[in-house]
Amino acid sequence: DGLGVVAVGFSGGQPKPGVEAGPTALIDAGLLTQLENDLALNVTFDGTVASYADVYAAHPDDPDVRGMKRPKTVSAVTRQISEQVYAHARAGRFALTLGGDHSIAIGTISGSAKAVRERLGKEIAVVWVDAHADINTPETSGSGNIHGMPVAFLTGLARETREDVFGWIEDSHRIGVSKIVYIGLRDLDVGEKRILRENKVKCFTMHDIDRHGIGAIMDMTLEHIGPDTPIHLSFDVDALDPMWAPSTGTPVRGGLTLREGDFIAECVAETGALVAMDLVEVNPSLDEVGAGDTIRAGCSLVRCALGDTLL
Ligand code: DIR
Ligand code: MN
Ligand code: MN
Ligand code: MN
Repeated sequence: DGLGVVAVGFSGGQPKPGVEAGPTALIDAGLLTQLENDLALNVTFDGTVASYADVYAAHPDDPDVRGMKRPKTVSAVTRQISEQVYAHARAGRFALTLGGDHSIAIGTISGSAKAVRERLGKEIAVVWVDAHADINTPETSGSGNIHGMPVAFLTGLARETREDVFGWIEDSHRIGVSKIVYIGLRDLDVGEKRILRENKVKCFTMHDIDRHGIGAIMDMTLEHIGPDTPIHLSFDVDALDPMWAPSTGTPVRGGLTLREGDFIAECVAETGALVAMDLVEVNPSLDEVGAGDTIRAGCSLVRCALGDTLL
């Protein structure tokens, strides 16, 4: 057991540079030391923040496929991440991935889904905390940015046969749409709303949080997932209101407070069923005044998910 860390300095799933520096910023702020010292976790980390220079070099021009930008680069990077997360999860380690843009969840979730199937014979549930649903297919996407598509590829709503454009994703990597719970949604594309409705995906928007309160939302989230189900938490820092986390590529006002974000992480940790977490979209070069706040918020979310409690 223990904790396996994957540090992903990758920004190719979206157009804004800087998010590749997220993992280093979190680690330099002392995140891993806090986990080792304060939470007594046995941390396995090779000490490298991958920058994927070799992958970029192997695809000097990476032309659009079905409108997707940098498809082969993102496919190769996520395939590598999938194998790393799989190795940690297969060995029984909690897999913590620091991003990087949210396209990397194609790798993290496929890796933990496959490992948990093999280890426990179970399908994982995913709690996706985000202002956005990231469930565009290449055809519904207006931007072509793959960080807006990971959930479509992970559920099989989007598929591609070319091995070097996500054709490496197999059934063992996939999750059912009924196993996803969204929290914090407030900026959906028209096509995404249709996909979410047609597939009856469990969504708790900011409106739902306003109506019921975050406590009831977490009760309903865990009720939907059911007991004894391994959970992968994929946390996009833009779920937090920009008041708390301004340094991110697509900030949307009207989001979660810092405490609501921490509460979500505390509740999934309390189940004892959390097996993996991603923290993504921390971009210290955007809103440099707020970068310290954003990084501190990210560290706090991870500590909470790994079992830090207020008392
Ligand atoms: C938009 C933005 N829905 C897209 N998505 C973002 O490009 O597909 N996701 N920002 O985090
Ligand atoms: Mn996202
Ligand atoms: Mn987002
Ligand atoms: Mn969006």
